[in-house]
Amino acid sequence: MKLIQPFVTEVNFESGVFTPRRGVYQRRLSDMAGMYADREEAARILAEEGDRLIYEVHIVQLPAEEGQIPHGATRILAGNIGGEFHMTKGHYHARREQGEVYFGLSGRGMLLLETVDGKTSELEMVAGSAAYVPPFWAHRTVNIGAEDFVFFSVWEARAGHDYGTIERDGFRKLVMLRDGWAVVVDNPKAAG
Ligand code: M6P
Ligand code: ZN
Repeated sequence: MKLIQPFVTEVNFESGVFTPRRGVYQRRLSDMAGMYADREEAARILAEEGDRLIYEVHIVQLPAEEGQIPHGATRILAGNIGGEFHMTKGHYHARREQGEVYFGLSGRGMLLLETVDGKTSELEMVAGSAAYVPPFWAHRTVNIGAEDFVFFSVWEARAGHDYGTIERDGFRKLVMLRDGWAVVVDNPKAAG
Protein backbone atom coordinates (compact mmCIF):
# COMPACT_ATOMS: atom_id res chain seq x y z
CA MET A 1 0.00 0.00 0.00
CA LYS A 2 1.37 3.38 -1.05
CA LEU A 3 1.91 5.89 1.77
CA ILE A 4 -0.20 9.02 1.25
CA GLN A 5 0.86 12.38 2.61
CA PRO A 6 -1.72 13.76 5.12
CA PHE A 7 -3.73 16.70 3.83
CA VAL A 8 -6.60 19.00 4.77
CA THR A 9 -9.50 20.30 2.70
CA GLU A 10 -11.52 23.43 3.53
CA VAL A 11 -15.24 22.81 3.09
CA ASN A 12 -17.71 25.61 2.41
CA PHE A 13 -20.81 24.71 4.43
CA GLU A 14 -23.18 26.71 2.20
CA SER A 15 -21.97 25.45 -1.18
CA GLY A 16 -20.10 22.24 -0.44
CA VAL A 17 -17.18 23.57 -2.49
CA PHE A 18 -13.75 22.17 -1.56
CA THR A 19 -10.59 24.25 -1.40
CA PRO A 20 -8.30 23.23 -2.88
CA ARG A 21 -10.64 21.92 -5.51
CA ARG A 22 -10.76 18.11 -5.60
CA GLY A 23 -12.89 15.95 -7.88
CA VAL A 24 -16.35 17.24 -8.72
CA TYR A 25 -19.26 15.83 -10.66
CA GLN A 26 -22.77 17.02 -11.38
CA ARG A 27 -26.02 15.21 -11.95
CA ARG A 28 -28.66 16.86 -14.08
CA LEU A 29 -32.27 15.94 -14.65
CA SER A 30 -31.36 14.04 -17.83
CA ASP A 31 -29.14 11.75 -15.73
CA MET A 32 -32.12 10.66 -13.63
CA ALA A 33 -35.36 11.65 -15.37
CA GLY A 34 -36.75 8.11 -15.09
CA MET A 35 -36.20 8.10 -11.33
CA TYR A 36 -38.88 10.68 -10.59
CA ALA A 37 -42.36 9.27 -10.17
CA ASP A 38 -43.89 11.81 -12.58
CA ARG A 39 -41.93 10.92 -15.72
CA GLU A 40 -44.14 13.06 -17.94
CA GLU A 41 -43.38 16.14 -15.85
CA ALA A 42 -39.65 15.31 -15.92
CA ALA A 43 -39.84 15.05 -19.73
CA ARG A 44 -41.79 18.31 -19.97
CA ILE A 45 -39.22 20.17 -17.87
CA LEU A 46 -36.39 18.75 -19.98
CA ALA A 47 -38.11 19.82 -23.22
CA GLU A 48 -39.37 23.24 -22.13
CA GLU A 49 -37.03 24.47 -19.39
CA GLY A 50 -33.80 22.62 -20.12
CA ASP A 51 -31.59 20.20 -18.26
CA ARG A 52 -31.63 21.53 -14.72
CA LEU A 53 -28.84 20.81 -12.26
CA ILE A 54 -30.15 18.59 -9.46
CA TYR A 55 -27.00 18.01 -7.38
CA GLU A 56 -23.25 18.34 -7.32
CA VAL A 57 -20.67 16.26 -5.44
CA HIS A 58 -17.20 17.41 -4.39
CA ILE A 59 -15.09 14.42 -3.58
CA VAL A 60 -11.68 13.47 -2.25
CA GLN A 61 -10.95 10.37 -4.28
CA LEU A 62 -8.53 7.84 -2.88
CA PRO A 63 -7.22 4.48 -4.04
CA ALA A 64 -9.81 1.72 -3.61
CA GLU A 65 -7.75 -0.01 -0.94
CA GLU A 66 -8.69 -1.34 2.47
CA GLY A 67 -8.39 1.42 5.07
CA GLN A 68 -8.63 4.40 2.73
CA ILE A 69 -11.50 6.73 3.62
CA PRO A 70 -12.86 8.84 0.75
CA HIS A 71 -15.08 11.76 1.72
CA GLY A 72 -17.20 14.27 -0.09
CA ALA A 73 -19.75 17.05 0.10
CA THR A 74 -23.03 16.91 -1.79
CA ARG A 75 -25.13 19.97 -2.58
CA ILE A 76 -28.71 19.26 -3.65
CA LEU A 77 -30.43 22.28 -5.16
CA ALA A 78 -33.87 23.26 -3.89
CA GLY A 79 -36.79 22.30 -6.10
CA ASN A 80 -39.10 19.50 -7.12
CA ILE A 81 -40.25 17.52 -10.13
CA GLY A 82 -44.04 17.29 -10.13
CA GLY A 83 -44.00 17.80 -6.34
CA GLU A 84 -41.27 15.22 -5.69
CA PHE A 85 -38.33 16.94 -4.06
CA HIS A 86 -34.92 17.02 -5.73
CA MET A 87 -32.88 14.01 -4.60
CA THR A 88 -29.77 11.97 -5.29
CA LYS A 89 -29.91 8.82 -7.40
CA GLY A 90 -29.35 6.69 -4.33
CA HIS A 91 -27.44 3.44 -4.11
CA TYR A 92 -26.55 0.30 -2.24
CA HIS A 93 -22.88 -0.25 -1.64
CA ALA A 94 -21.42 -2.81 -3.99
CA ARG A 95 -19.93 -4.29 -0.84
CA ARG A 96 -23.14 -4.23 1.11
CA GLU A 97 -21.45 -4.83 4.44
CA GLN A 98 -19.94 -1.30 4.31
CA GLY A 99 -21.60 1.61 6.13
CA GLU A 100 -21.28 5.37 5.75
CA VAL A 101 -21.65 8.58 7.79
CA TYR A 102 -23.44 11.74 6.64
CA PHE A 103 -23.09 15.11 8.39
CA GLY A 104 -25.46 17.99 7.62
CA LEU A 105 -23.74 21.28 6.76
CA SER A 106 -26.62 23.55 5.68
CA GLY A 107 -30.25 23.46 4.63
CA ARG A 108 -32.81 20.76 5.38
CA GLY A 109 -32.80 17.24 4.08
CA MET A 110 -34.31 13.83 4.44
CA LEU A 111 -32.27 10.64 4.30
CA LEU A 112 -34.26 7.73 2.89
CA LEU A 113 -32.99 4.23 3.61
CA GLU A 114 -34.26 0.78 2.77
CA THR A 115 -33.18 -2.86 2.74
CA VAL A 116 -33.68 -5.57 0.12
CA ASP A 117 -36.27 -7.27 2.33
CA GLY A 118 -38.44 -4.16 2.53
CA LYS A 119 -37.49 -2.32 5.72
CA THR A 120 -37.57 1.47 5.32
CA SER A 121 -36.35 4.43 7.35
CA GLU A 122 -36.61 8.21 6.94
CA LEU A 123 -34.33 10.53 8.88
CA GLU A 124 -34.53 14.30 8.84
CA MET A 125 -31.21 16.12 8.63
CA VAL A 126 -30.27 19.72 9.38
CA ALA A 127 -26.92 21.45 9.87
CA GLY A 128 -25.17 19.48 12.61
CA SER A 129 -27.01 16.18 12.11
CA ALA A 130 -24.70 13.16 11.99
CA ALA A 131 -26.61 10.32 10.33
CA TYR A 132 -25.38 6.76 10.27
CA VAL A 133 -26.03 4.59 7.21
CA PRO A 134 -25.52 1.06 8.54
CA PRO A 135 -24.33 -1.78 6.31
CA PHE A 136 -26.99 -3.30 3.99
CA TRP A 137 -29.14 -0.16 3.71
CA ALA A 138 -29.64 1.60 0.38
CA HIS A 139 -29.53 5.38 0.86
CA ARG A 140 -30.82 8.45 -0.96
CA THR A 141 -30.83 12.08 0.21
CA VAL A 142 -33.59 14.56 -0.54
CA ASN A 143 -33.68 18.35 -0.24
CA ILE A 144 -36.91 19.18 1.62
CA GLY A 145 -36.12 22.88 2.16
CA ALA A 146 -36.23 26.11 0.19
CA GLU A 147 -32.41 26.48 0.20
CA ASP A 148 -29.65 24.18 -0.97
CA PHE A 149 -29.19 21.10 1.22
CA VAL A 150 -25.48 20.39 1.77
CA PHE A 151 -24.02 17.44 3.64
CA PHE A 152 -20.63 15.85 4.15
CA SER A 153 -20.14 12.12 3.71
CA VAL A 154 -17.46 9.62 4.71
CA TRP A 155 -17.22 6.02 3.52
CA GLU A 156 -14.76 3.16 3.05
CA ALA A 157 -12.83 3.10 -0.21
CA ARG A 158 -13.95 -0.35 -1.26
CA ALA A 159 -17.65 0.18 -0.55
CA GLY A 160 -18.42 0.97 -4.19
CA HIS A 161 -21.74 2.15 -5.65
CA ASP A 162 -24.45 -0.25 -6.84
CA TYR A 163 -26.99 1.90 -8.68
CA GLY A 164 -28.63 -0.90 -10.68
CA THR A 165 -31.12 -2.07 -8.04
CA ILE A 166 -32.48 1.42 -7.41
CA GLU A 167 -32.54 2.29 -11.12
CA ARG A 168 -34.64 -0.80 -11.75
CA ASP A 169 -36.95 -0.83 -8.70
CA GLY A 170 -36.89 2.73 -7.36
CA PHE A 171 -37.13 3.54 -3.65
CA ARG A 172 -40.18 2.33 -1.71
CA LYS A 173 -40.82 5.83 -0.38
CA LEU A 174 -41.17 9.18 -2.14
CA VAL A 175 -40.79 12.57 -0.47
CA MET A 176 -43.42 14.97 -1.79
CA LEU A 177 -44.29 18.62 -1.32
CA ARG A 178 -47.91 18.73 -0.07
CA ASP A 179 -49.50 21.98 1.15
CA GLY A 180 -46.06 23.42 1.89
CA TRP A 181 -44.88 20.37 3.86
CA ALA A 182 -42.56 17.47 3.09
CA VAL A 183 -44.57 14.27 3.23
CA VAL A 184 -43.23 10.72 2.89
CA VAL A 185 -45.54 8.52 0.83
CA ASP A 186 -45.41 5.00 -0.58
CA ASN A 187 -44.08 4.73 -4.11
CA PRO A 188 -46.86 3.00 -6.05
CA LYS A 189 -44.36 1.66 -8.60
CA ALA A 190 -41.80 0.29 -6.14
CA ALA A 191 -40.99 -3.37 -5.73
CA GLY A 192 -43.05 -5.01 -2.95
C1 M6P B 1 -22.72 11.16 -0.94
C2 M6P B 1 -21.98 9.85 -0.89
C3 M6P B 1 -21.37 9.56 -2.23
C4 M6P B 1 -22.45 9.64 -3.31
C5 M6P B 1 -23.14 11.00 -3.29
C6 M6P B 1 -24.26 11.16 -4.29
O1 M6P B 1 -21.80 12.18 -1.08
O2 M6P B 1 -22.86 8.82 -0.53
O3 M6P B 1 -20.79 8.29 -2.22
O4 M6P B 1 -21.91 9.36 -4.57
O5 M6P B 1 -23.67 11.20 -2.00
O6 M6P B 1 -25.20 10.12 -4.20
P1 M6P B 1 -25.40 9.08 -5.41
O7 M6P B 1 -24.09 8.39 -5.64
O8 M6P B 1 -26.47 8.16 -4.92
O9 M6P B 1 -25.82 9.84 -6.61
ZN1 ZN C 1 -23.07 5.28 -0.03
